[in-house]
Amino acid sequence: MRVLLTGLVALIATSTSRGGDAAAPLEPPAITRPNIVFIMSDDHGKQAISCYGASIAPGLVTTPGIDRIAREGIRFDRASVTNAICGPSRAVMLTGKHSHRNGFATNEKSFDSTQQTFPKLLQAAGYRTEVVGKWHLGSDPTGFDHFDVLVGQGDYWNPTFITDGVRIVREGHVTDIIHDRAIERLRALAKSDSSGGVRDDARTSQPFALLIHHKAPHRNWMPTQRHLQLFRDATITPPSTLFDTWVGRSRASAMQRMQVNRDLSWNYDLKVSGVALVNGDAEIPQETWMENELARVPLSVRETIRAAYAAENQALAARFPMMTPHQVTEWKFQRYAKDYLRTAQGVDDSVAAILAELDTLGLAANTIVIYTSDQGWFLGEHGWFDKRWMYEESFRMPLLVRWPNVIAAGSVSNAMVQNLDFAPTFLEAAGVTVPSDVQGKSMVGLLREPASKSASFRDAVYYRFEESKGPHTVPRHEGVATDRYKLIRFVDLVGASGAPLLELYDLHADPDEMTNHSENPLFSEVLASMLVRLESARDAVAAPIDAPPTPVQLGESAR
Ligand code: SGN
Ligand code: CA
Repeated sequence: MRVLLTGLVALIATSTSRGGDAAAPLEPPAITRPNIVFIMSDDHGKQAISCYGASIAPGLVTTPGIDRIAREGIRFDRASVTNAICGPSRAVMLTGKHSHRNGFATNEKSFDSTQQTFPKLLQAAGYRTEVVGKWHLGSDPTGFDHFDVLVGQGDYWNPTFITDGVRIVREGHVTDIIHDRAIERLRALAKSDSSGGVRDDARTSQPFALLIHHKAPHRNWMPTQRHLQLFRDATITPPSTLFDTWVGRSRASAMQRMQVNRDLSWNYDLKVSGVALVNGDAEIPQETWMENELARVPLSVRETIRAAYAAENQALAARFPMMTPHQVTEWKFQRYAKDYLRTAQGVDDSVAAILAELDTLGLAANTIVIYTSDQGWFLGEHGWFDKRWMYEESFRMPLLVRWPNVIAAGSVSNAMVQNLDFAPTFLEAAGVTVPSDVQGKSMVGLLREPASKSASFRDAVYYRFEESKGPHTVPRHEGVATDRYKLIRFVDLVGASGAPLLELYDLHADPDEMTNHSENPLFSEVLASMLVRLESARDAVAAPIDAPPTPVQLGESAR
């Protein structure tokens, strides 16, 4: 493993003379390499993070933990994923390779854990590597000295973990459990940390990489007990596109099943239980959230949860016969958004406490701290929840990085970085040569000089979503985005003229992506150049071109 002298990896020669004792052996040089604390949540959109403006509820939602990373480090405003879905995004991060290269393109797959990953490369270079929290890659983690991960998606309450291969059920709320485990591991790792310059045994020259993967705020948004009352009396202003009918877009939008008004379930998602919702002669059937999810909740907590929703549920039942569909959607949005934000607040508490712990342990100065999410999220925009699309809300991920003495505090960058870039960044920071088959690009230079390096970091990004048969029925698509334009091609769908179904957006003029210009003659030149870009972006990452689409009916549904 070649150790790069990048200036970040400071070679501290301790070969000072020993008071004239010429016979004393010189100590070998100690290398101070940074620790890495990588905190990732599941489905946390920038709209719900206050350093990004928390557009869902400005002034109401505050995320002081995450904001602290931005304040003391850098905030990326145009970070994106290559594939907005959980397992695939994680596989991209671990390998620095697109889904078609690492083999994990949909959640249904199992990650080939024999392949090269950044934890394995760091481990081989002497890092101590650990992961705590959601994994969701099918196969068990490899390349870690210690792993403590949720089984599958993981449960909110009393979740089952696999700890170094052994299954164990832990009592409590998943966010707090993951947090407590992370703190415990941090303390254990700190005991033998070298960043203070102390080198008293062989282990102290080993920095660590600790990956902390929260499950929250993933569906079905079950907050901790202490967050159940948060936002209770507030009204969250819905996004302006909550009642979008997608008239300005292609028919692909109508094919999904992720509508706040139709696809959130009353009971499992919205926690409406124990009341009858009667509309005319019909009673809305409810499934069994209480039975299935509350069954996992410790008895001591169950009644608190029921009670937190009871009064609002009863008020809803009383109003329900008089409510218009519009009002029902607004009610659903409030309940959904509040539970999402409450659940996300638990993650922010954890981030704040992890930062405080790094201070206490004296590790802050030589530790890179990252906060991100496996992709973004729709908080009612276009009428939706969930992710998957290349549209801004799910395509963009939050990304904040703190690295004292390297990143100037309060930096902001518009660079088109992607989750693909984590692996090479961590490797370069650790002084490990980035293997040539890694497709991402190291952000280290960019982190040092964001002002001069952001614009040139990348001029276009390639995206590819493959899971059309999964939940929410979003059709397969690929696309390319530049600073200004985005072109999406739905690979299984044909447009009116028999050509591939395309969408083209002008992100400067239309940041909400309401108007598809792919058939607008005024945009024919833009379209032509974006089609060329799509081809070159696809070629650059050696992605396959799918056969020209044949008409398939993927259960189109009108709203
Ligand atoms: C589950 C969720 C979906 C979600 C997928 C993928 N349904 O199927 O809403 O899109 O996971 O999520 S649920 O009823 O089980 O909550 S991902 O984070 O793993 O990609
Ligand atoms: Ca996710």
